[in-house]
Amino acid sequence: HKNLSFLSPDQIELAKMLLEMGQSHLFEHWPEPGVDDDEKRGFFDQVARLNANYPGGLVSYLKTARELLADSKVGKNPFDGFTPSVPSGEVLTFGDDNFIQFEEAGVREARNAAFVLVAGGLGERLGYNGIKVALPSESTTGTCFIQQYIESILALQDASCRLVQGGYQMEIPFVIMTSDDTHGRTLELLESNAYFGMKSTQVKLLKQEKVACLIDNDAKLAVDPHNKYRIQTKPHGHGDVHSLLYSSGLLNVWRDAGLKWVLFFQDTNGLLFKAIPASLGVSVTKQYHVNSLAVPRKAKEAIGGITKLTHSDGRTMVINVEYNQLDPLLRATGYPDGDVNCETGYSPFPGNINQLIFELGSYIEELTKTGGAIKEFVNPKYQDSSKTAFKSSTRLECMMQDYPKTLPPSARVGFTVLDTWLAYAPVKNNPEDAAKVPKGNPYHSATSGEMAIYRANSLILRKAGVKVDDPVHQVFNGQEVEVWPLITWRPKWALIFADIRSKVRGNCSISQKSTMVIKGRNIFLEDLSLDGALVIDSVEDAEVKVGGSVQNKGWIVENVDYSDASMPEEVRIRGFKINKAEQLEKYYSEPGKFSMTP
Ligand code: UGB
Repeated sequence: HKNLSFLSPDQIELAKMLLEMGQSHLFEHWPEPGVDDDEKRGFFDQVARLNANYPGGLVSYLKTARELLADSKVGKNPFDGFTPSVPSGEVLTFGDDNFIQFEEAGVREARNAAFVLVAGGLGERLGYNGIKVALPSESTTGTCFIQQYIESILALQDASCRLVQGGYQMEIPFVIMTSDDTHGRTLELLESNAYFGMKSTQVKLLKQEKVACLIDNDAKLAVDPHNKYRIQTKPHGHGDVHSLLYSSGLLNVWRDAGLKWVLFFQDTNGLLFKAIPASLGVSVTKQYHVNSLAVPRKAKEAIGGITKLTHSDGRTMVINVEYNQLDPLLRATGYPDGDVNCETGYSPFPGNINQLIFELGSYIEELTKTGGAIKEFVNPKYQDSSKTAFKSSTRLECMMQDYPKTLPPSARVGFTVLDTWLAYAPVKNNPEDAAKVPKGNPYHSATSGEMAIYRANSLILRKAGVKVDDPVHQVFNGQEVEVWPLITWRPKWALIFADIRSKVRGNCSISQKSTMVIKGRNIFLEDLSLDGALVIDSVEDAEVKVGGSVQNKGWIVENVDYSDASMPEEVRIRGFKINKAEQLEKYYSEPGKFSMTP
């Protein structure tokens, strides 16, 4: 009933809506009209944004919040009526005929795909001050995650176009979902590095908005503790990617351009693209509408479990059950021990690595119905067992892998299980937390994420016939890891196993203390015996045969203490640095055929 003449008619409507939705407390401490009018108008600008950015607006947000908060208060099981069981999916073994066929099918189809990276999260668990995609994925070249991703997409694009007869050059679209926390720094990283070789027009950034925070079970909106004319907001989760893609209009553009697949992936998995070609091949071959990539999962590991849920009314769905929900769900449905390892040493439920492949046509059809809205959840931290007051404000959240929850039963929802060593090594945990991970469970730290890359590359070369020495065990930042030879290559050298096999000939061997960095495309290893460090690069039109016995002091992995403030944060969080004592470094800058013997 205050004098609202300083507001526009739209703002007055928003004010009425807030009052009708029980939000009068927001205005309680506002001074009389004429004081702070600009700030007050700023408040309504924010309300207008919150209203516009949520499917159905704030009214819908608050109604859903009340329902979910009421369910949470009475402890309602979100899986009521559902019984979990272990689903069946495609289980791949790296390097066998089946795998090789899927890889080829995947590369062939990649020209019809678009890639979407969700990178709006700050990664609080990692405690790193920068954006996660800027972190080096490994230290031999310092290649950051986003560079690794972009080069992989470009290599896939190139390989796919070459495979198709008369292969015209096309561009695989690449979308990055950012948030206010990451947008500016992501753009800056791309611009200052010339988009790492991708055309800037090929990359699109979509920024997700935060959602309003809630202070009680009535869904009263939280006033920002730093500004009484603002509503406090927090991230809504990676599920926003669907509504953003839908409202951007990109999906229809892609469909009209003949694309068939959308691949979603996360910010810090340096192995990911070793798993993508085969998994896309599975989607194509099995005609999956939804395909989730998965790895064997240790019980209680902090990744979701892919689960088949069967309702008492007959409905079934294959869906990710988040790690904190799987154990209680199992206990409530006849598995008194909950989430435990079976005789294989792993949980029977495959671990979701949140790399999703959707078939574009059915995706558009579904989003046309839902507008991209994803089933949400709320996770309030209560002050006590009365469950009335919260320790801090909460908000609704959503996850991109919950997309299948609204799909009709006819939808083909499958998954692909890959070897962990090949597919999954995220960088999520800070050193202190990683060191506390139960023995045998993965650390998911910067240390393990990098060592996993050397391990995967070593194992892949072994599979191709190279004699690679066994690793040694070392402890960095309190985590014991395998240290394999430090082997890295650019995605354009080899993307799939067939590439590796065509580039490795004769009897090659690599000792444990070795480093091998391959940067050029047409580099062939032939009867190479490596005991030291070798860095080799070439221009596109050079063909280089690398052989003979290379021996030098090499590169040495040295411990760095996490608390050593003289070291950059990127180094401290992995607990080691590389001391480049001696190497053989060759660059072939002219076109032609060359043979490198030391
Ligand atoms: N992200 C966003 O883009 N926006 C957001 O609002 C939040 C996150 P986390 P999480 O693979 O190990 C997921 O925090 O959510 C991006 C799956 O839910 O790293 O704990 C963010 O930038 C889980 O089932 O992971 O767990 C990052 O790229 C399991 O599969 C991505 O979303 C787990 O990942 C994931 O965010 C896993």
